[in-house]
Amino acid sequence: MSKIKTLGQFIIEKQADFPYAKGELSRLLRDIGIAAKIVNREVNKAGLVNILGEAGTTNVQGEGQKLLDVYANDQFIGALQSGGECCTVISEENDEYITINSDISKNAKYIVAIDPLDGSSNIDVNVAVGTIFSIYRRKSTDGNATIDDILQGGTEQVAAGYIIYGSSTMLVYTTGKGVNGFTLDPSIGEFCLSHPEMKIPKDGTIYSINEGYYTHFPDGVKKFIKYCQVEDKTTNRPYTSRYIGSMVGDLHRNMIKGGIFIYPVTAQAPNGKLRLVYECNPMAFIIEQAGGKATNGYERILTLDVKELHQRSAIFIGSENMVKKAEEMMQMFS
Ligand code: AHM
Ligand code: MG
Repeated sequence: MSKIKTLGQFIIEKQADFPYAKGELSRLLRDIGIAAKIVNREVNKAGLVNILGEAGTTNVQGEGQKLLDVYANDQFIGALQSGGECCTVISEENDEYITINSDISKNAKYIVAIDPLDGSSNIDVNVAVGTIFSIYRRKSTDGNATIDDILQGGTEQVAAGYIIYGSSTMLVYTTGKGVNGFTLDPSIGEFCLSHPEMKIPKDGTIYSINEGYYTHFPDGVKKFIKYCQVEDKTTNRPYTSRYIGSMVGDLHRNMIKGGIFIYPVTAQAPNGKLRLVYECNPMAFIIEQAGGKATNGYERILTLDVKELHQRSAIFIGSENMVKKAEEMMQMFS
């Protein structure tokens, strides 16, 4: 018998963890997996077709959108619309939330937040990009989901995951019972379980931050960077600096090897750059489930108040002891 376990088989097996589950979340995860394969196909041939370059539109933050951002956004929203398990989609690429008003979605109870193509400035240069998703259960029971259903805190996430379109394509997700990773086998077109029960090392030797902004960082961050650079054999310092500018890629590496990823507040981005709902909360859920830690320098990311769809946050995320050290410095010096 083949030892391969596909994402579909795994999801069905895991449904038993939720005795009252009716299979809706499983179907939703399956729909996301299908959209991921379609986006993967396009990302892989990005250099071949006339899909590279600017779409000529800007998203809600005024940032230019690449054609593939738009394509990925359409694919994920389309898959969620036709799947029937999702009543509302919120996307980093859309100003407002999207209510799905189809017959099959009438009683759908899930809300999905997505960053359809994160790190998209890397597409033109063939560097890894990713998709981040997060799933909430709506609170109201009938009618369209309202903004109160949508603005839920990070601890309310039912599931979260990311897809990394890298040297191989992987889908990594959690439903709050550990983290599992699946690699896409292009020969059979299936995500196959390759990284069961992923754990991030408690200590690490990699720090990932855009040091180009050094002068604009808070003092606590500057002190932490210096701490990483100082020679000390007992703690394996100096640490290695690795930053590709693709949160999914940077965090995926650090999850496997042990490390910290930081995007702090800066003079130009006084609330941080990354979005709480689409990037910080899902990644914090995954990393905590893998045994790591995620804070904004002072407070746990998952308990931050969510007030707006496109709210930003600083983030310090990764190996527990590294994040604790950075937090200590933030509290001491900033
Ligand atoms: P995006 O969602 O517009 O692609 O931006 C998010 C990305 C992250 O993946 C990455 O960590 C960060 O922006 C890089 O920003 P910077 O270039 O300022 O270092
Ligand atoms: Mg993003």
